[in-house]
Amino acid sequence: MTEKEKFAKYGVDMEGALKTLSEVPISIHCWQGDDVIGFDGADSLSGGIQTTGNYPGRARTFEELKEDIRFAFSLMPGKKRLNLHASYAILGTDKGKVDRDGYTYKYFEPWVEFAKELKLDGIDFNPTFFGHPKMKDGLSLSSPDEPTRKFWVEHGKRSLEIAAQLGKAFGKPCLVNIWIPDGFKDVPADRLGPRLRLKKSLDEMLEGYDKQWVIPAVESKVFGIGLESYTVGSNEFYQNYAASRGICCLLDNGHYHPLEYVSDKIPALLAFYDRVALHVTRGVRWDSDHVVIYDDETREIAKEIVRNDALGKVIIGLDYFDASINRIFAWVSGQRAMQKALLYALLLPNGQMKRLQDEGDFTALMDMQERVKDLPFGCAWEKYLKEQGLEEEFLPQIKAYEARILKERV
Ligand code: RNT
Ligand code: ZN
Repeated sequence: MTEKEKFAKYGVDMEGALKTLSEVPISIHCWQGDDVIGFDGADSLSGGIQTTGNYPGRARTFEELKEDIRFAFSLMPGKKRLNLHASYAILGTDKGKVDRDGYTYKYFEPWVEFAKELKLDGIDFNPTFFGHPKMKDGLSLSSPDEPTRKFWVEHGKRSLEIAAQLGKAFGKPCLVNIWIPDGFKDVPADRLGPRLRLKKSLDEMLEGYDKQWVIPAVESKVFGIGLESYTVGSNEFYQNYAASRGICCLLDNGHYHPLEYVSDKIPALLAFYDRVALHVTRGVRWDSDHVVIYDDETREIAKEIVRNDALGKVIIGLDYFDASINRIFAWVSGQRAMQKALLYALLLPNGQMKRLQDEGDFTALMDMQERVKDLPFGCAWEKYLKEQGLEEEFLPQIKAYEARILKERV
């Protein structure tokens, strides 16, 4: 029996699955290439997140980052979008003269040109509420200091304006994800005040944003490093905020208690929202940003997207950063793991299994769930890569690039 026939035996159309996969956009974060430093002045990362390791070859300039993205993206199958942070503005001679509350589209036009050259599906955007001297006591949108709070509201507004132009430039809406690190290391005296200020700031920021080209999303977190006791933008806060304001929730699967699963949260939100955004990552102990691998939870997330017919509703983005291994390898390997998980989900007899559940035949369901594990997913993946002009093995190319380009960056 051919692979195709093995899948067909379960009523699964292998060719159809490969085609569907090639059309699912994945938004790829620019920040894996330079340890989330950006170009607008920060020399280290702050805000409860951290990259560990000092693998040689970090991209230090726009040129270097573009070079790495070009190479990394050439090894990634499927449809790609580029996810930018505001801190990656190309300020040119305006550096030092304009701050984040004054950024405009022109500082991102070079990125648009680059994304078009790579034939990307579009650009997504993030205001950067960290790595900046105006974070007062580690707080941005929830700051009790009015000039500080206002500065960050203005930054948010500029970001939404930039995003509208980015959306227009590609003819596809731009996801704007709002994540702030605001929180406290130790027991706070007031847990409500900062949340009320955050709510007010978000309302001010979102006033009059371009509904056609911008999809605003809010990303919650359980805690950050050095911010262990309290996070202003918690899950309950943002879910209620998003629901009451008609915007989107972004679920980062590194941002919950280890026994809470984003794969289970996706269908819960799909019952109420038209769209759900994701940061696919891997949480390990305190770190929420290990490189995505082809593991159970990544597959489970993919299954929830596919079997709920939600490929057009769940906006898939990646969010991890590792400086302990070759950064380009990390980028590509994580993106491939997500694609592979989606393919796995597309190749399951989802309809049949749902039917068994609804019929209450849990014996047959377990039997099928166990048997499908042996379907020839690896062969389908190989075929997909071939159709994409790629091979399964890509480490030799990474090593060659490392020797030729990265080693020179000293
Ligand atoms: C941090 C959040 C956030 C960032 C990026 C850089 O915990 O996950 O999404 O990782 O915005
Ligand atoms: Zn995230």
